[in-house]
Amino acid sequence: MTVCLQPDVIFVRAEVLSAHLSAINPSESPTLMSQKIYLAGKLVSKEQAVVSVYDHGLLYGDGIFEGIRVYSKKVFRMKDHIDRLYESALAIRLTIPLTPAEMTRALEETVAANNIVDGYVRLVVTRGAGSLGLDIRRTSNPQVIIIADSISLYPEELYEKGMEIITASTIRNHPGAVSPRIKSLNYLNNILAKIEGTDADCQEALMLNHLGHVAECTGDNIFIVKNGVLKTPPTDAGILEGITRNVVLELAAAEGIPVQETTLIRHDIYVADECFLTGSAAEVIPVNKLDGRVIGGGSPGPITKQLRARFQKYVREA
Ligand code: PXG
Repeated sequence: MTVCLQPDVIFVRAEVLSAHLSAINPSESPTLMSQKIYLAGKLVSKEQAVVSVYDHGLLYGDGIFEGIRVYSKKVFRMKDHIDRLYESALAIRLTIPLTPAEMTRALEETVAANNIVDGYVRLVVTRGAGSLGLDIRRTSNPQVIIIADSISLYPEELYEKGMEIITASTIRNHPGAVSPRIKSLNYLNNILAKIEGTDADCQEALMLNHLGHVAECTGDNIFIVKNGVLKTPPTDAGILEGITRNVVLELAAAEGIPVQETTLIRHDIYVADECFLTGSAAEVIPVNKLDGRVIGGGSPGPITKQLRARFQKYVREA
């Protein structure tokens, strides 16, 4: 984290936010010189993209975000992401200083300014700078930050062979606390679960809800196939209503695959014929093992392959 001390103001660079993406694959990041970040209504260089260290987004994780794919220069499911962002804002009583139409334009401009053909956009809205206290009435200037970058989350091999996951002991946010439907800047819960996964040499970890039912993974929704039926937990299982999840549900219905949004327990996954995860970053990725139990035949099943292929085709056409 780069912190610059100036006579009367302290800034922290928005680079902190983009570092996450660069860490995913530094070699694919646009060069420092050319990257333009949208901040406070302007496209500025990465070096100029600074926000106050008094911003409650930094101090308390008080803000919201979206992670969005760009395919063939087009922002994928733009309206769905914008709608979810404004719903998250409503839920945390954050007034975004742009209308949805202005936000849409800002996203498009940032993608174009960075010459992104296929990439990833991180859209962040913070509560803005305030006092060293929780009171939102003492904050001002919510910050809108848009970072357009590239992304490559998992090695291709995992898409071909399937990925192994474990169940984390850290549960998904209790719905009586921060709703899992809110895509908030406070991801510590999921980060703790992700650490459990990486400690076990797994790239993802399954999170249960407070009832012990399957919720989702740390950054992906989960699906299984059992006897030809595609199943995924309903939103009331305490999950983020993933945009990729919804696209996959639509594509499955269009392919004539029976679909059920239904309560699942770990046992359902152990004995499933197929399992896969969905997310803007991961897209559709097969899972071949959970907690050391081999799922189905141990390699991506036919419905997973069909939906992955259908998804890849769809994102190019949409
Ligand atoms: N569940 C959770 C908890 C998520 O954070 C998804 C599901 C998938 O939703 P979409 O709308 O993308 O289909 C997400 C979103 C990462 C990363 O680095 C992933 C997300 C968010 C932030 C970072 O893998 N996934």
